[in-house]
Amino acid sequence: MSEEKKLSANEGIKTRSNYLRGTIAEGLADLSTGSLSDDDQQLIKFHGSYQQDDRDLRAGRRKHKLEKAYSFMIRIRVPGGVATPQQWLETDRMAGQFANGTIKLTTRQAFQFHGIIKSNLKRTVREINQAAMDTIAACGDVNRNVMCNPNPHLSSVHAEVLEAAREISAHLTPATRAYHEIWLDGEKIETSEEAQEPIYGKTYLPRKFKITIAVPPSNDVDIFANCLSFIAIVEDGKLAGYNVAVGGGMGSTHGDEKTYPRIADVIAFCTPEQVVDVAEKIVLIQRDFGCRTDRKHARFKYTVDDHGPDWILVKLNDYLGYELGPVRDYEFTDNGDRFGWVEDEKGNFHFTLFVEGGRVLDTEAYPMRTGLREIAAIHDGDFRLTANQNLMIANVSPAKKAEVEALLEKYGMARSHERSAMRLASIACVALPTCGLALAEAERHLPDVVTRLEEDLESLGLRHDAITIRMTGCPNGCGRPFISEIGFVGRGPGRYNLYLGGGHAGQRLSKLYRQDLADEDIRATLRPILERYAKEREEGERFGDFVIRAGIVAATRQGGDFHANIGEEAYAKG
Ligand code: SRM
Ligand code: SF4
Repeated sequence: MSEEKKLSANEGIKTRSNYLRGTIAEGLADLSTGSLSDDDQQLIKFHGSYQQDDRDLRAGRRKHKLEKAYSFMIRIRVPGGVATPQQWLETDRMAGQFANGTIKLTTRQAFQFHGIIKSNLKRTVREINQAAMDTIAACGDVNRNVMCNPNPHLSSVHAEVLEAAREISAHLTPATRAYHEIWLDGEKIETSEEAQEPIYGKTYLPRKFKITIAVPPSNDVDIFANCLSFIAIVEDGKLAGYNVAVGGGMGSTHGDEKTYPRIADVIAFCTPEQVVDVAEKIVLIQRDFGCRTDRKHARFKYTVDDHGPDWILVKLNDYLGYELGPVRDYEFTDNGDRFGWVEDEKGNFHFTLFVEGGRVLDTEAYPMRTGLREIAAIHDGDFRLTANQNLMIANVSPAKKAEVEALLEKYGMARSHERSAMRLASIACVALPTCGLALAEAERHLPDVVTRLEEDLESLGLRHDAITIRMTGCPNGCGRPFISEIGFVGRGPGRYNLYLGGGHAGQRLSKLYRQDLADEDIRATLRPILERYAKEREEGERFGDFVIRAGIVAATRQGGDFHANIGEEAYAKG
């Protein structure tokens, strides 16, 4: 007789929480400590916030027997990544007033604040809502910020896609009144169990859930790393519908081969009218069949692997009550951003600004935050966050372009993209000092690594080759390193696993090339490979494809294959 497995601890926390209320309100009122109770630390994620502590200060505070330097991260949901100039100005103000003076543009087109102390948390969330933004479901076991290509105004198809992203986001936002009660002092209204949370129910999803829409040929939102994605199919200039892709994800754990990143499978085609319904039914399948006993196996990618993509399609058709069509042709060429100015078909202009590591801040040499604030004050279009942590100043009218250009020039942003193509194609997750899970530096360190590599790129004639390079402080994969052509994943201070061979369009997983590589050996390890690439590549051949053709790493076909075919030399100490 098989033994019934115990539900994971978080399932109990959700069940007991009365639809995400827990004791958060009481915890916020208790100013004798900068932290919340353990259960509330889990629940507050559903409200868009994480309790953290400044890890740079840990040792000093421990020495002086002080409580950790607790503060909170807040993630602001920006469906489709579009914010108005007014919202930018408010975000900027709150970053200075309540947070650490920086705005983090995340890899999922959202804003993050760091360093908010508990006594300011409620006020900040309230003011975010007053600026017509919110934080609900930015984190937690629910559907997160729905991403879509950041430039919907280049064609009417993009505009339709942005609308679809917003509809999906609104439809899958938790219905509980807890958010309004706790943060906005909303009235308590008695409702039936069913009405509290009609889609999720009281235990929500087994784990976080992520949805994205892309318009080929650009895969700048990395659809293959998402639980559910829609690939827009354009026929005769019109949106015919979407291919449906399921089961992508990045997170894994060092040394645990049962965990692995996975590329989404493209399983069907749906019409624009069906897209919200399909999103809901996939979420319901994960709600009903996802693993609730082991959080390391609870992401939708494992549900897809446990049952197979064909089973998911059968279940999906069953839940929908109609049959979806067969997959249609599509092609992605890359997953990067296009920098500088672009004019669209309506005569408006868009400027994509390179924001290294997604961190908007002022330094003496580069007062980017101030420059963007001044642009926001005169801007008549909107801002678009890219999934590569960059920022588009979008829909600038011809009348305003010269003014915006002058400000970009004044603050040193006009030529932000005159860097090596590798730097422009870089992503680094937050990591230290705020992320509690970081094993090594990422955002604060990748720029230096790229600077070292740039000397070789220059001498080898590769300065203009957009080789994608990503670094994360741990294998959770927040910067999606397992689908980049060069990926660094932190193992410990100054030590990284080096992965090679991801697809240039984010369509293929990479393979471990060196385990536990010391930071100071990175350049010497990559130099001979870059040299061979410069000499031996075929016309138009991408770095990720080359390292596989040249036999430097084996190709990774799918998640189950991620830990296979790793050469012995990968384990030699770097
Ligand atoms: Fe992430 C956890 C930051 C995108 C996979 N992620 C975290 C936490 C909250 C750490 C924690 O749990 O204590 C990090 C907060 C750090 C900080 O100080 O701010 C964090 N993740 C981020 C951001 C800010 C990275 C960035 O530099 O931009 C991104 C915020 C996105 C957003 O706006 O919603 C971010 N995280 C991602 C992505 C990329 C994506 O979604 O396209 C992934 C990989 C895709 C995926 O989900 O598989 C990702 N984050 C994770 C995981 C691994 C989940 C798993 O399947 O095992 C964790 C850990 C966890 O959930 O237990 C995690
Ligand atoms: Fe933190 Fe790891 Fe995510 Fe980086 S990848 S932000 S270190 S959880």
